[in-house]
Amino acid sequence: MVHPLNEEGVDPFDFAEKAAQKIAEISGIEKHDIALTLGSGWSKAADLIGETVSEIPADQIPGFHKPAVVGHVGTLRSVRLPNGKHALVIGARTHFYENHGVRAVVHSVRTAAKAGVKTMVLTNGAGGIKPEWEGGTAVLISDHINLTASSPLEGANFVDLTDLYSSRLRAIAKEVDPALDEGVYVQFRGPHYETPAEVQMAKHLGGHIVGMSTALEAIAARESGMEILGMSLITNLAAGIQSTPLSHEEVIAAGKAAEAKISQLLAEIVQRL
Ligand code: 8IG
Repeated sequence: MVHPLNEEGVDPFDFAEKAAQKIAEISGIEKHDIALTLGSGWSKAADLIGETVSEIPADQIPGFHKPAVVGHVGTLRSVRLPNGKHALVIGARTHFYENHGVRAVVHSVRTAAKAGVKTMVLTNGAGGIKPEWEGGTAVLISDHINLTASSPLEGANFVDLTDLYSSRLRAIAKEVDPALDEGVYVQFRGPHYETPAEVQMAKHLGGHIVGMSTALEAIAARESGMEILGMSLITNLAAGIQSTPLSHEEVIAAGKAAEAKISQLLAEIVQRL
């Protein structure tokens, strides 16, 4: 089945506009200020950041669908923050490895932009390359290396990616938790985890975090003019850095164990954005 965004004649920005209108219609909130994509381990933040105005199943919004992965939520929420701002919480991420195409991967980000969002918070669960990061550590993304061999941009659209993960927003996060470390996120296609040799490659290229999301979304967010904060929950050390094999169950368990703490951290950061 062809994903609706890939049908002939579809403009992905018009489609995002339709999705944003539907969100406004259902939630009654005309404009959102901040959006958060909550990856594995981060979903509790949706309850902590403010008062939920509306929770919408993903399949009611054009271009969105229920998640492929156990441990992802499958809804969009409109949340009113204590400071009166409105956050759009995206609990339905489409991964590149699902093979719906890159338009589907960045649709939520483009929808957020059309909903009025100026600050995009992208979170994920990921593997760590720095051995001092224990499972359950939250880290800031300082930059990325995109190893998907793809881009969400179409045509000769030469978008600058300097300071993609805003140093201003990272400084705000460090005000909340001065111990927050940061690193370069390397997006692999997945869905298999890396071989130990690929993890060594990522390390030698200057990477510190390995994952299967976020980089393509960040590029689209920059294209749409949003300021980006990226955070990873290190649920496991990357293959070969940890001596035991990786398992999705273990990753979910590490996420659950860290969820309360990192969600509280994210809620405090969001309050200051
Ligand atoms: I959670 O070790 C999680 N997601 N690519 N590698 C990649 N993605 C991940 C990993 C990991 N852990």
